[in-house]
Amino acid sequence: MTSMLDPKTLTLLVTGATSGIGAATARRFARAGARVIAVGRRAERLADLQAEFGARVHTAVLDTRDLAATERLVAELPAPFRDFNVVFANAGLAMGLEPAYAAKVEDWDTMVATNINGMLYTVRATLPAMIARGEGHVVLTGSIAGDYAYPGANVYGASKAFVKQFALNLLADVHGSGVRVTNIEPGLTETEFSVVRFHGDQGKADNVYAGATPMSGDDIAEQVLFACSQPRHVNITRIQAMAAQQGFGPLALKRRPA
Ligand code: NDP
Ligand code: 8X3
Repeated sequence: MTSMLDPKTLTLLVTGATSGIGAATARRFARAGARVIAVGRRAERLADLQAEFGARVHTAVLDTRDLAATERLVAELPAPFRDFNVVFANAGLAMGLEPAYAAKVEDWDTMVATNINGMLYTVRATLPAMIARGEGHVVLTGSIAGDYAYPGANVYGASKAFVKQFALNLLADVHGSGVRVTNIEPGLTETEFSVVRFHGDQGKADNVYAGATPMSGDDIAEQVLFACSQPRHVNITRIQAMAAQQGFGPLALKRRPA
């Protein structure tokens, strides 16, 4: 039997490290002995991570929608962090829950720019170095919303379907290179996700989780570490996890009035 990889051999670059799944993953990896490059826009949250883990963590303020800034960040990484071998392109968001005919186009633009373009820029800026080293792992954050439709998910769900297909196509491109690709596809997970979706309305966000036990960022971080710790000959292609209380609705049929 081959043994799992020692997390101390991992250097993780994670976007969206200021909150939720990304923050939990940064902490989980750092606690396990990995080096962590933690990326996000809120500097004060990054400073907390830095204070907690010291030299094990390198932080960088970045808007992932800015390709040039992403490339600069990668080019300027200090020595111990330069040889990152896991990139978790996780930064993303949902904005709004209105049906497509009433949704705000600015919200759509923000989701496409972040969940699609930002994710692509993170991968494009980091992948060549891992290919050149013959070792690496790209982990993306998809969602069950990339597989299953629900009212109001329109562009959000479509952006995660993009992530799912990009992960598969990426796997085809890196085949045989020593770089692995995993799409993490969570369902209901309590983070700042719903506060962001409802533009800061905490009451509406709380309603999403009322009476339920959602997954936590820590639950998802455990799945990311599991995928990244597999022996090098194993590629976990996707992990889809739902809250145990979550389920599917039936197909809908709108009947004519009697
Ligand atoms: P949070 O809102 O808690 O975290 C989102 C993170 O993304 C924050 O750290 C935020 O940091 C970062 N982010 C957003 N926009 C940008 C940007 N332009 N540049 C850099 N960073 C950005 O939500 P989650 O942790 O839940 O979300 C993480 C990922 O998980 C997302 O891709 C989301 O779609 C996905 N997901 C979430 C699920 C859930 O139920 N919570 C389920 C399935 C998938 P900052 O604002 O500081 O930049
Ligand atoms: C987040 C999960 O079900 O709220 O991607 O869309 S869901």
